[in-house]
Amino acid sequence: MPNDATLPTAEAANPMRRATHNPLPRGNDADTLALEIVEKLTYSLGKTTGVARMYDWMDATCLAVRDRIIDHWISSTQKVNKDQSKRVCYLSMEFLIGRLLRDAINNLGLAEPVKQALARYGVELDLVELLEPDAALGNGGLGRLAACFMESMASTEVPAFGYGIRYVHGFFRQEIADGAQVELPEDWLAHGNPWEFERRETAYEIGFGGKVTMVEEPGRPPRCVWRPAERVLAVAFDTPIVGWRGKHVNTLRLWSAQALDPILLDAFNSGDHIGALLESNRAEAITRVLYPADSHQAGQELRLRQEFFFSSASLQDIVRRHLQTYDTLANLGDKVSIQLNDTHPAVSVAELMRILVDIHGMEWDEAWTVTQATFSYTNHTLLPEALETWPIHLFERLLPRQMQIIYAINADIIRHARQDKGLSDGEVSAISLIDEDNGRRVRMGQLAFVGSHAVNGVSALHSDLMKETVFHDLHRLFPERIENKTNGVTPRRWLFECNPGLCSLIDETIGTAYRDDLDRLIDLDPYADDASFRDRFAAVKFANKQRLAKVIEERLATYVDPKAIFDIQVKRIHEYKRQLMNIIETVALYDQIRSSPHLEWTPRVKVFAGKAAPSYHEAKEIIHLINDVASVINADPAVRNLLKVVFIPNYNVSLAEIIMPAADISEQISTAGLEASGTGNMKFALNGALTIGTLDGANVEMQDHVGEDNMFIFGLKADEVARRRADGHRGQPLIDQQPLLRAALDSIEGGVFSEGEPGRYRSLTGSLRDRDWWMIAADFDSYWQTQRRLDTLWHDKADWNRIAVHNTARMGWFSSDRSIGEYARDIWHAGAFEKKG
Ligand code: 26W
Repeated sequence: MPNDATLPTAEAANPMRRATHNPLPRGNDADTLALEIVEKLTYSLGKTTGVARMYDWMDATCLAVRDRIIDHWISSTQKVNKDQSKRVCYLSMEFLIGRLLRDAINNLGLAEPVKQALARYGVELDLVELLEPDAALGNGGLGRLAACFMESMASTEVPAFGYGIRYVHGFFRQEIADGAQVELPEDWLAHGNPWEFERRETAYEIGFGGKVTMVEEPGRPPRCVWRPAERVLAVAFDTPIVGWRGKHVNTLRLWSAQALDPILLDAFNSGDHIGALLESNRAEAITRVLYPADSHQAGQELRLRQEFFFSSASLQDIVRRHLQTYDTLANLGDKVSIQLNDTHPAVSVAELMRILVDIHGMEWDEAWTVTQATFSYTNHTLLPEALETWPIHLFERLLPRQMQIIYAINADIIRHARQDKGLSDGEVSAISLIDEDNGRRVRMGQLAFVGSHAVNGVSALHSDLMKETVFHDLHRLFPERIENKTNGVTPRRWLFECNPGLCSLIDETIGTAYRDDLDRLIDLDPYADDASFRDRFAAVKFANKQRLAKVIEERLATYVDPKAIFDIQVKRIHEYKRQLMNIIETVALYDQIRSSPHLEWTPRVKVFAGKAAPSYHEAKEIIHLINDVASVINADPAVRNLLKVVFIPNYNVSLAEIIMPAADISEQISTAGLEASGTGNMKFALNGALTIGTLDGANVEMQDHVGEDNMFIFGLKADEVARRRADGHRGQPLIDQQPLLRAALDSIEGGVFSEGEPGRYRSLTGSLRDRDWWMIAADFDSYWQTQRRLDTLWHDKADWNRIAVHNTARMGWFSSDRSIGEYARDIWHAGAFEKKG
């Protein structure tokens, strides 16, 4: 087996080598960097400056920058080892990290010298950066949050490992053909990956299927032994994550699946060339593709295999490392905190119990105490269709021992509920780990909850709703367990790197203290009343809009005027996020402009971007409708550029970095109670956009921070939505009362945007007339009115810009450094909050 973890390291073989790392003396000036980049080009890539292609320059630049990260990486690791510091292990099925070069250069303070170094060879850093593929190992908010958290843990010096899956194909590439979404494979590894280190020696066997037997050995209590029918290897690939100012470097460890035997040689030699590779293909399939599912449970067997694969590999790694330093696992919870990013790694609760009890012979009760002390769990959605459950028969077949353990945990919980808390049968079935009503399924949310000492939601509203809805009964049983940790975003990527123009202005105005402590942005607040500052702030926004307009022109061959309002909604396409309401409002506005062309209309560009899950029919129809509406409006001379609609294909992290700084209006218009937090809302406001939104997710806390006058809130509140739904709300009566909405729906249904096929959108509009589950008919009027308030405000540039400045100045609290600080203090007791001794 390709595993030399058992062989002694050079250091162990020769104690003289136990030296602390002495980094080579390395200049960070342009001269030195130029020399090193060319050295990488020559000796690592085998190219001369004369024949190097842009990709070679990109690789060489990454490698030269990487050397500097490695120096910090080794010293960070050595310090954490020496201090025996507590480590956070962030288990996540997704890490949507995007490009890493700019992040690395910026966090190491190398932007200028690298730029100059490349310029000596006539190479532009900006162009080099564009060649790096986006690491799109995630779907949306949950994956991007994991990436922001990794960066913040490094920046705030919390020793951490991110654990996930090295998907060969990340999130699909989206193209639009005849208005409809087309999904194409993504191939981020096609040119290799300069950031990762394959650790062949760090490999673990992961089992599936098979049998559990009781083994009795003389002198030992009987124990269960799981003999899997199938085994695959998980191999580690490490990427260093460097924090702000290069202070600390953590590791993102992604697992790749390999067969134990890469080829069945006998089969091959007997002529079965395909069969010889079957086992290897089957193993590698586990980490081949990311499931393009967000807020919809992806219930296939391969998904459960992925979840167990990375959970088990990560736990084996954590336990092995712990035992290298300590001779016991009893103190695991004191030295390691494992954060479960949603329920995708929740099977870890059962797997850690198996490792502790079956392999290390720990008593059940002690193992349970250790398990709970080690785990904590974050919930990211309340949508019933997104809550993970697995059919018992599938679970049992794939993970027989883990299933037994889940039954045993369940028995303990139920006993506690009945005996100590006096719960009734109905209440007990609500907390059970097994859902008996829907063909017997394992509830991963309940498993994660009971196996953790802390459970959190991602905004104040969401955490409260968790207590009232999904975890209502478990919350009564364990009233201390649920807490709130409102999300945040890393200001390095979402302000410093994506908006250098704004940062230069802020530096000149209030100095650079905010770069180390985002709360200091508040020093900018008084400048909202300074007319000349506002003009400069607006000039930066205008330049960012020109940049986006250029991208739109290049990709869509559509001209948009940067002097118009840029009104932007970018995020996954989902009914609850209500892109449909936005496009219907656009149609209503179009009708109005056409029927009263001589009124003074405010020019607007409606920008949309986002991917729909391939199996989510309604979401794909919404994309199609947006594109259909765009073609009609953009081609109609009657609207005279007063209104433009664009759908930018293939939304990803890099596109977001261009879009966020260019927005005048940020659309955060989900049906209240359904968006757990949102993080796009924070990125937009930080970059000076005005938010139009509902009181949902973190919008509520944003309003607390930026002030009611600086946010444009409309619509039903979460409790009102719940009440209406319970009262059998219907759309049609409300539509009848709203002529604008009625006319807009009539024109969509009349085929104005789908010539020759008037029925194309009948099911979308029909559901609005019917039960209007997402409250579009209910919220339409207040949405429309609020948009018109923004139109009016646009004409008073002083007022608009004053509000925009207040938004940027007051968003400091939404730094993910603050979120991570709260996790470290309240849940992990790590980093600055570690309890030593
Ligand atoms: C199993 C399929 C699946 C995959 C992903 C179901 C659910 C998910 C995620 C929980 C969906 C998600 O990304 N949730 C988002 O998490 C963000 C970070 O906390 C929040 O800001 C968003 O509001 C929430 O929708």
